[in-house]
Amino acid sequence: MDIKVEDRAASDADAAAAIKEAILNKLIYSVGKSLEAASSHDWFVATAFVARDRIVERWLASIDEVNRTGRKQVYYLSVEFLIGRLLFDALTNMEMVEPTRAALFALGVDLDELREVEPDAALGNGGLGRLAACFMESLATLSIAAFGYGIRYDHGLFRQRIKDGRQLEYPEEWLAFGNPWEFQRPEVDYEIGFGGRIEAEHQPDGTVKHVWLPGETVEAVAYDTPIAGWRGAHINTLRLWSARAPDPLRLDKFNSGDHVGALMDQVRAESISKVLYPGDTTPAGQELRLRQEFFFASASLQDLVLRHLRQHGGILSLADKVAIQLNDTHPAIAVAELMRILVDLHDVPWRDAWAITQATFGYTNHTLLPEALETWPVPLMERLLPRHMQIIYLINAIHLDQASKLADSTGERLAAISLIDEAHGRRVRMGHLAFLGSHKVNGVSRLHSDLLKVTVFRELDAVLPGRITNKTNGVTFRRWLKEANPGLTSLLTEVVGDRLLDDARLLEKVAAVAGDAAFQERYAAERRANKVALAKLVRHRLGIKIDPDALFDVQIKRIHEYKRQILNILETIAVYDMIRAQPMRDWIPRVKIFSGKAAASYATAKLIIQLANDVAKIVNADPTVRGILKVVFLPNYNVSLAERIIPAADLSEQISTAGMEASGTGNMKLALNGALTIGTLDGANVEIREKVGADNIFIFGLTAEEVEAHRHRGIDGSDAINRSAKLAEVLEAIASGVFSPDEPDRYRGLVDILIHHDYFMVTADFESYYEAQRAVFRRWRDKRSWWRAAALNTAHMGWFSSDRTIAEYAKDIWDVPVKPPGRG
Ligand code: GL9
Repeated sequence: MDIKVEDRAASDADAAAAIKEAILNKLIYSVGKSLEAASSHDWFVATAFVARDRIVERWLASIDEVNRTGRKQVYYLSVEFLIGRLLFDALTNMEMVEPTRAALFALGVDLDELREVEPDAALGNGGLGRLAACFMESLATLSIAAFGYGIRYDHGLFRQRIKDGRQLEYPEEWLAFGNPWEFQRPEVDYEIGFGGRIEAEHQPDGTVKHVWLPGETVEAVAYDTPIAGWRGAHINTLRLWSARAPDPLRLDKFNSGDHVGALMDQVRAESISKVLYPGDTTPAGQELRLRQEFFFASASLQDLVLRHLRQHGGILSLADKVAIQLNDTHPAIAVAELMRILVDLHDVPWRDAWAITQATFGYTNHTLLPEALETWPVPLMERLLPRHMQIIYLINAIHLDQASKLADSTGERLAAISLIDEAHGRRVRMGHLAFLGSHKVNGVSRLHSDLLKVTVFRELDAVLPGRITNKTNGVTFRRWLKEANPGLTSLLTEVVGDRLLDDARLLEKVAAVAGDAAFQERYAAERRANKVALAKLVRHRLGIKIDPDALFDVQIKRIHEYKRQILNILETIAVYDMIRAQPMRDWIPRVKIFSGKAAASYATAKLIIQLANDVAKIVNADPTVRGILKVVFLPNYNVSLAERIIPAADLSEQISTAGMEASGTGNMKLALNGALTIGTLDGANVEIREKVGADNIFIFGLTAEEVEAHRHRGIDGSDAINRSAKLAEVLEAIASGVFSPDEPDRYRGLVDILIHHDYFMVTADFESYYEAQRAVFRRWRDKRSWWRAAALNTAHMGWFSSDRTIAEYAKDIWDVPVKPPGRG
């Protein structure tokens, strides 16, 4: 039935009036402030509470429905959830943005200002954590009954400041003003054991029962945040655990005058959920990390087993009603913990317990980098988790026994598939444990999944064939299209209809108008508005003036050698040299935009940040350049900053050494918003090229296979440097201190690495990258062709919606039904 236009206007006005009333109520009775005294933050909290109320109504209904139907639940275990701000997620998915804007306007408050005061929940490092956040949104959107389980860190990822070009790390304080989205559940708390000993009790039937008597316990307390799916159809829970001591204050000690000692247990326990990714360069740091992992894995399993028992009575049906996804190896200890719960606590025979465990777990691998594949020293495991270590040994013994009976079994193969790495001082391989304990193991792009089978899991794949599958990553279009780029989204909605965010594949319809001059003009106008806004932000934060009509060439991601920000910097310098050589040519104005954090202990990455800043300083101040080239390093990259940069990007830098970036997800967000990609055939770039078409992406460089072959021949960069006068000149300039006149040798070490030990193939790929950049310029000069390519990128990126990814997990790994969102 059609709703008349006047009726809709009337109902919008009613909605706004109701929201206005509600916000005023919250401001007064929940925040405790008058209109006159309220700060922006107070208004934000009041508005958040109103949105939360709407969500909670549906949340309780969702929980009730799941309990009533007893349908299978998905549990996503992740040590990171990089959720960012939630106000616009909540308003968007509850379809409240416009009435809320109107309601606040009537109160003299600007919604966009409130948006900016919300702290950015940075409970993750980068792509892996952000993926978990996108997945939570898509799980709810597809009405899958799901919980996210993680850790409620008091301090998220550090705040980055740049001083004299250098990265400085400061603690992040997202909870300083409270968190209006969460509900503390003090009654939901579990004991988590560490250390102690095991008692073996001989049973009358001849079996032995093992009882773990931990030497230390901490408590895990739940904090719940409701996550609304698109159009509010279904609401799930993100349950984050916070650590407490069972005995918060030793009153005896306190009264005897030891005021600090009385609090020691509490401090020690709470350190578990104190910070995201504590430094793990020391043994104490490593131990804390393992404690974090077991803490949240154990709490989550205890919680979901209890829920299962309440709903379904017996433990034996667990795999029919529960699917647990391990987001990387961080929660892999859950495999041993579930075995302990089944065997030790519920008397399930080992074989049955193992079958249940394997049927319940799935494991996602997110990286091939050896340093990121976790292993724990056996002595540490034995001390901290003695019963789990026994269980791991038993899993391993059975596994090796079975494998040794295979026809082509060799000692070498057995060593490679063992849960214990004997070559590096006896360590437990957590990736192997996750692999064995799961019925499916997936990589995050087609290339990555293929590489898993020939690299880290080659031998396991030979022994247990068919377990590895692919689930190419995706991103939620509600946040990364609609919330980040509302202008472009309305234009696209005009073309494809208002079911765009229900079914991202509808974007294909944009292809039909991609060549249309009028459409291109409007598309370009949206981009320009976003670039003007970003230019304003850059001006405001850095005092640098950039031209919105210049090409915005963007590389935003963690700083890492394999991501090769340095390749981008080398090309920047080459262009700088050219401009100085021929200043009067008709250069295309370009702004190089960098943003990203380096791990606090990663010296080379920090030096790369400094180089980018040093180059920016020299280039931006050089009068011969006359603003044709500008270099900008935006500090403190986070989700909110990404939301500002992505819609304003013309060119997306996805230039990792082929074979090293598991997927990338920023590549998807940028291409969706119409940035053209310059990139290697790495991660999901391969699939992006297939979808958008080879003509609409700039691919360069060695392939993963070629990188492998090249490394085999040696990683000296001299040959490549000798063949490229440009590259030689650029490296010479950096090494001799052109960009660091205050300390001429600052970058000599960095350049030496490129010359003699170029593991990341920067020198080998330089010329090819440089040429690809020239192709970008030729295309940019032909504006019709550029905007057609941009629109085609948007049109063909629908497949990269995390709704598609989650639907695949649901079908192939979790065996749960999905219900696509519909109209209200
Ligand atoms: C990562 C990969 O490096 C990315 O390529 C991938 O897109 C994401 C999500 O699958 O996972 N693996 C990983 O350890 N990180 C990733 O981003 N690192 C961080 O999150 C810091």
